[in-house]
Amino acid sequence: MQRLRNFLQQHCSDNGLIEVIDQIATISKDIAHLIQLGDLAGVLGSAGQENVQGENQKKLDVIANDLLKDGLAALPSIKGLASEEETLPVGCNPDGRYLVLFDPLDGSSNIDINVTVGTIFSILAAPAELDGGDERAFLQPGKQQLAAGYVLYGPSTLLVLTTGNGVFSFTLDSRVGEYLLQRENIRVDTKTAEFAINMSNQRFWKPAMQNYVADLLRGEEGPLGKRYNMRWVASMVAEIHRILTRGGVFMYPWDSREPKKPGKLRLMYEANPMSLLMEQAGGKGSTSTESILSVQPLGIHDRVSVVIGSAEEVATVERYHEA
Ligand code: AHM
Ligand code: MG
Repeated sequence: MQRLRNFLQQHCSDNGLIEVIDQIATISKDIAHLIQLGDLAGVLGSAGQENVQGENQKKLDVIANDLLKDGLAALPSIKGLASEEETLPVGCNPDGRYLVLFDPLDGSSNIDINVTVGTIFSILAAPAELDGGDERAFLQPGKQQLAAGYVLYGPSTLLVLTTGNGVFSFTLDSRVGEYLLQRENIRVDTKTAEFAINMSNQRFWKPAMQNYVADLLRGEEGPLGKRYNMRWVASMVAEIHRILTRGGVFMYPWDSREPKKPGKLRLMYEANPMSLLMEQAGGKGSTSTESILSVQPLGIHDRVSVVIGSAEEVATVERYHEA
């Protein structure tokens, strides 16, 4: 089976980008190792502080963030970094060509119960005229991503990646410490009968989303004409991976508990990289009214309403929101 580095050398002509992806993969092996050790490494539980999002940080949120920040800042090709766990962007090498944005440990509410978590990353070209610590350098719509991917820390550790030319997945062989190519040119079924949403928020959604989900629940007796199944892991990485494997639609819509925020999930660390992966696999990423990849960010920590998955189902959600 092909090693990640060899694969990248064959599939990507940008050596700098290869180096950045390879470094993320290397750091993720350390994160995977700590997650596997869990309590034995003393890494579970709360860090006793909040991040810029006002969320309680887990010890592993902080550890994974520091590993990524230090490991990536050491690369001469990186000009700046932005993280879900950092208030401000981090300027690195002024001559660097890339910006990396990441959610170091997505789904971290699952870490203490030994359920799947992940690292999500997005790579942009660094504008020559702006400093790597300048937020404006990062404010590029998702369609400008050079590469995006995630590492899923589950029963196996997987790296799923796009450099804009299809989606590929790699499994970490811990016996040799290498990611090995597992699936090539992943495609997502255009239709689905499986959805993922946190149903406990139902009464806070917009009427269009409430109507759509009510029709999903009506199954073959409703206007959608088929029986749906539901899953909710509360780890976006796990949900998106399931959809890349067997189709489906994942939603985290706007809700009225925080009316001024467009949604819970972050545009630049979560929605953009997952939308690029999904679109590269033949699926769609939508806010429910427009393509996520076209949204112009106004700040690095912007949030967005998310509907990602099988193309026809995402189009159906958009139709419910047209009226
Ligand atoms: P996090 O980045 O702080 O872990 O939050 C993002 C996670 C997603 O992985 C998941 O889809 C969602 O939050 C779950 O939210 P909820 O707890 O409301 O179900
Ligand atoms: Mg997250």
